[in-house]
Amino acid sequence: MSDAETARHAGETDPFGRQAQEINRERLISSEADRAEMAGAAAHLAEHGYAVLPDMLDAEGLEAARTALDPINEANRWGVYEFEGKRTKRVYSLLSLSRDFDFMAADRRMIALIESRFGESPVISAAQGMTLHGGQSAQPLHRDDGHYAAPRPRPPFVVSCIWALDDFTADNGATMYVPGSHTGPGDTPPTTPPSQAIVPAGSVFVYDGALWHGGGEARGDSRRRAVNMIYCRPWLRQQENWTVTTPPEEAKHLPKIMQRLFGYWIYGFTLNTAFGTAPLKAHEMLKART
Ligand SMILES: O=C(O)CCC(=O)C(=O)O
Repeated sequence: MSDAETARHAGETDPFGRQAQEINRERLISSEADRAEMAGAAAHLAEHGYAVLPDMLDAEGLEAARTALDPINEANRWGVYEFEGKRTKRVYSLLSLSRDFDFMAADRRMIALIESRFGESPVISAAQGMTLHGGQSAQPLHRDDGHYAAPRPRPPFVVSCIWALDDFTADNGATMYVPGSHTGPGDTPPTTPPSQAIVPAGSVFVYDGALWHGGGEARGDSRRRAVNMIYCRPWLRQQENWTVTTPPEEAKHLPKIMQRLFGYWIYGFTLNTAFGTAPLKAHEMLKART
């Protein structure tokens, strides 16, 4: 047996073995070809802290996403806190409310880009609809990886992907961001005036979780619909708790990629285990006991 075969065999038979751990850690969801396709965007993201991916949704995809989001927005409350935005319809845990957004979360190009950035597979940290209406003031600049108290500089922890469902303009709240600020130390926002992500509907504005950014000011009778898919490293606690909103009984019917993004997966060899096995298997064991 070659070294690679031995290692692969070990990966299948001894999950506690060193080789198995290495293999698991290096196993990516995306193909090499997809990562090659996203190499330019990955380099821009690494250097400047953001990348714009145009034409990620065609007219049909855009219409489908809008049609799915509109009734959810309609039934949703306005933001209560300044950060949520009082003229914003923010939909939390979007991937647990509808299956219509799975295709964005699991998009092969996005996964390839994020795996290029992390060097390992991500989980979904948060998935939120963010629809700004005229009268919404600019959001305070912040970092999406601010939850994690590890010192900076540090490796990338989070990548956020804002899918624009309307044209993002200077007047309807296009995301503000400070290019290059993802490498800055400390927790004080930079004083450099922010740029704005003026991008057409169907684009994705991707940014490193350490990039200072915030929703822009929305004026007049504008409406800016967007969905933010936020990914994090698989060994970090996710921002939204998917095991509560998409519990095992539902998750077991989902495609493997969604189970994996929600975090129903073992990382390395024992992180996130239950009864010493994978969470969904443990759930079946639990049911068999009752
Ligand atoms: O709406 C946007 O453009 C950005 C929103 C944002 O950064 C947030 O709510 O964390």
